[in-house]
Amino acid sequence: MKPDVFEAPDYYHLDDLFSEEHLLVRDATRQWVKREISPIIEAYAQKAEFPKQILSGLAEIGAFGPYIPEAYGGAGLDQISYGLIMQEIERGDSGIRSTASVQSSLVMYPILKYGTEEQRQKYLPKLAAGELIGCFGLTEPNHGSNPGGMETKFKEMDDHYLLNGAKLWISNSPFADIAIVWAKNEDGRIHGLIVERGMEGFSTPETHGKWSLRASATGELIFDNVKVPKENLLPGKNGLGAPLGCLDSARYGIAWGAIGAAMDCYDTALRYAKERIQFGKPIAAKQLQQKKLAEMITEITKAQLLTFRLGQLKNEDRATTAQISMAKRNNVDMALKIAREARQILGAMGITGDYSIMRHMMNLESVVTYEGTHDIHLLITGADITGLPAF
Ligand code: TGC
Ligand code: FAD
Repeated sequence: MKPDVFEAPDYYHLDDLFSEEHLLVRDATRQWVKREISPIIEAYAQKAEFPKQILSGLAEIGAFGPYIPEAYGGAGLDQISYGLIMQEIERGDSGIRSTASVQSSLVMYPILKYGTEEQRQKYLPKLAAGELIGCFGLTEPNHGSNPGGMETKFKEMDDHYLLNGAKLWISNSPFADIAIVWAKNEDGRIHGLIVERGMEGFSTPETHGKWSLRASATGELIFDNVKVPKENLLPGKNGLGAPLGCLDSARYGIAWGAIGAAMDCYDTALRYAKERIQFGKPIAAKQLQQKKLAEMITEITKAQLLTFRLGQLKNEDRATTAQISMAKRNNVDMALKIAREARQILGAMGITGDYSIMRHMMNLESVVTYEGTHDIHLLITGADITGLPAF
């Protein structure tokens, strides 16, 4: 892979709107990605392996629980800093951002919001330090976009719950120490349970053969009469709204992350177009290539502004589910289209691992599907503006 010479586009001087802390956090993450991710990521994606050695580095830069209070080991940052960290990590690779967003928003967030004080003290500091890695089990073989139909269930016994069922497509499951598992009780009500590796009857087989997010480990969660201690139930919230509340936080991070992937594709394509000579001139001098590049920077700039405003609303606790859906949907679609166009600008070189574009493009095919598909987010907007759910 070529040396990482990334320079971030900032066409509307968004940097003027960030605080000193935002810029410090962003620049530190950017340097870390250049140093620790860029030199190794292509090799790990090619061999379809997650680079586990980076976990302690992710913890050190505050990527595990950026907005979790310092009292629980988090970085205590605001939502815009959280977003900027996700942007910079996904600039390196969506799979690495996946690990950070699952740990922060789908594991630490539910423990913080719905857990007991004992659960917070027991798990959050270790999750923030990367000593424990978590995963989030909502999707099932028969229930993806419609998690309310889930079949995984638990039964109350004398001193424990008995858990049975299966989850599929779970990021980090093959090596996670704990899983936040969403399951129905005997009354059909959804609750969250903390399931720990080593509990009898709990296994996590890896899913192989992915052409997307190859540097992220994905797998199943299988529960065969697993005895879960009663103190592992998250008591603070139940019903489908509990897992969906976590998704709001993760989808917000993805909206920022997708901008990172798009910026990397644009920056690579712009540099290549200025250097590549055909018909006696750089291809950047040709109108067709300028159209592609001009449309890319326009879309990136629009996404940056949309997402910055969403960050302000999130800081004020005013961002709605539908506003977050709009940004996730728009930004991932924007990034995927930019990756495809950028790949064309590089011609044949674009399909090689010498450049990051093809890897981003393949990764984004998962990002456009997970955390609510492109279609589901459009339907969330449709339901919000009409009051008529069309799911
Ligand atoms: P619906 O009737 O609309 O809602 C059920 C209850 O939930 C409430 N609610 C929410 N609460 C908090 N936050 C939200 N975002 C919420 N959305 C809905 C709602 O008010 C209601 O509450 P109540 O008290 O009235 O019961 O539910 P529905 O069954 O019609 O489904 C709606 C739909 C389709 C939008 C929802 O099911 C959905 O979002 N589906 C997509 C599933 C999804 O996103 N799965 C993601 C799995 S995790 C993942 O992909 C991780 S990848 C991570 C990585 O690697 O980075
Ligand atoms: P389906 O729900 O079967 O949808 C198939 C198609 O039908 C889609 O195009 C969809 O938009 C469309 N569709 C569905 N319903 C409607 C409707 N009502 N109207 C119109 N069209 C509709 N899940 C987790 O719980 N935890 C994880 O950590 C996790 N990580 C993932 C990692 C990867 C790499 C991937 C690919 C997925 C991951 N997921 C995870 C699962 C992900 O959230 C689901 O794939 C996603 O929610 C969609 O579910 P599905 O794949 O079953 O598709």
